[in-house]
Amino acid sequence: MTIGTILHVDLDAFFAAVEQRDRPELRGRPVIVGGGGPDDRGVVSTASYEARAFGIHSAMPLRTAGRLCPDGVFLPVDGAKYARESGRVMAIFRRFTPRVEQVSIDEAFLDVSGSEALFGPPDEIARRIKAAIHAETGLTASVGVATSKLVAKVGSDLRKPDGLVVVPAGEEAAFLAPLPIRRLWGVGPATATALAEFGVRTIGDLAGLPPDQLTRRFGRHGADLTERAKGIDRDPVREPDAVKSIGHEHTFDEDTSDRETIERTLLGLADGVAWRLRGAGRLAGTIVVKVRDSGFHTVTRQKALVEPTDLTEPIFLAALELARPEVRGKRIRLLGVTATHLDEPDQLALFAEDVSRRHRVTEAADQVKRRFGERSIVRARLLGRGLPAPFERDPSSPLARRGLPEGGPEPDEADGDGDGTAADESPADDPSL
Ligand code: TTP
Ligand code: MG
Ligand code: MG
Repeated sequence: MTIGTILHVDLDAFFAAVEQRDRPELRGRPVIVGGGGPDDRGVVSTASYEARAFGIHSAMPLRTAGRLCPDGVFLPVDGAKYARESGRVMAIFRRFTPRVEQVSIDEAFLDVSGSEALFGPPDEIARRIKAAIHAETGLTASVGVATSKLVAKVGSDLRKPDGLVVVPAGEEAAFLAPLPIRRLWGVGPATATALAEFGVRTIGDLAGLPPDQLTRRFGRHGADLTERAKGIDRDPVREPDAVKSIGHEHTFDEDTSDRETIERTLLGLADGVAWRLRGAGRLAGTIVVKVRDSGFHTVTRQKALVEPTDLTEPIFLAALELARPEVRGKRIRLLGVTATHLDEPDQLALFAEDVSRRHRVTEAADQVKRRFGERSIVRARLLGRGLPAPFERDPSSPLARRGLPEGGPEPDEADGDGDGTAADESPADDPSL
C-alpha cells in the first residue's frame, strides 16, 4: 500500500486551546474566545470542544453563545499571543521539511516526499509532528495524509480533535464518496444549496453527476467541482520561497459606498495580513490594495512602506491612503489588501522571545484600539456583518486563484455568477473618503 506524501496539519480549537493551556483551571470547561463577552454585539472567534457540545461555533453571535451556555468562560482575542504560537508551530513543521505552505494562522500543508529517509514514512512523520507540537507547545493538532492537498485537508478535518487520517493512494474517491458535500474543500453553503437542487447530498453524488450538467449550472467551475469530488487536485505544496505575497480579500454581500463599512473592512483585512506576516516571520515592504466596483472594474494600487512592517496599523494606514481615491463615488464590490516585497523569513525571531518586538506589536494594537475602538470588537463586528475571518481567505491560496470560494461559514460566490447589482440606492459619493 502506498500513501501520499502531502500532510495537512490544523490545530484544534486553536485560540481556545492556547487559553486552556495557559490557564489550567479552564481545562475541561466550555471556553469561548471572541469580543467582549456574552453581552457583546460581536461574534465567536472559536470555542473549545467542551463549548461546542452546547452548539457553539465560530462566527456565531456572542449573545447566542451566552444563551446556549450561560456558564461558559468568555475571553477576548489575544492576537499577538496566537501569532507567536502559530510561529512556533510553523517552525516545528520546517524541521521535518522545507516544503511548508501556511494557509491560515493555525494550518499548513507539508510535502514530506524528501523527508522519508530521515524521518520515516509519511504517517510516521505525521505522528512525530503531532507529538512535537504537543510536547513543545502543549497544543493538539489534527493531520490528514494523502496524495493531494484537497484530500489531506478533508482528512485532517474528519477526526478532530487530535485526529490522524491516512488516505492511501488510489482510494481518494472512495474515501470522499460517503462524506456530506459540505466536507469538500471549496464548497460553501451557497454551492451546497445549489447542488441540493440536483439531489446532491454526498461527495459521491457529486462525482456521479454528468459533467455537462454541472458546466451548464456552474460554468467553468463545474468541471473543477467534478474533479474535486473524485479527489483530483494537482496543486503542489508551495515552498516558502514561492510565497511572494500575503493577502486577503473580501466581497461584500451587497455593493457598498458606506465609508465606515469600507474603512472597517480595510482594517480587518490589514489586521489579518499583519497576523499572517507575524506568524510567518516576514515583513512587508509594499502594500497593494485592490478595489473592484459594482461594474466589475478592478484597480490595484501600491505603495512602498518607509519601514518594512508586520504590524496592523501601518498596513491599514497605507491601505486607506491607497483606497480612498479609488472608492470615491463608487459602489464597492470587493476590497483586497496584500503585502508584497516580503523580506526573508527570520527563523530566529520565531524562536527568540524578542521582547521589544512583541512590545511594539502590543503597543501598535493599543494605538489602533484607541483610534478605532476596541480592536476585538471591531473584528467581531466585521464578522457580525457576515465578513470572513480575514486570515481565512487568501487570494494567493489555490482555491481563490482558481476563483473557487473557500469553505466556511460565510456566504460564497460560486452560485451567484456574481451579479454586481447593489440593493442600496443611496447616493454613492462620500466626499470625506
Ligand atoms: P479553525 O482552524 O477554523 O478553527 P479552530 O482551530 O478554532 O478549531 P478546529 O480547527 O479544531 O475546528 O480556525 C483557527 C482559528 O482562527 C480559531 O481558533 C479562531 C480563528 N477564527 C476566527 O477568529 N473566526 C472564524 O470564523 C474562524 C473560522 C476562525
Ligand atoms: Mg484549527
Ligand atoms: Mg484552521
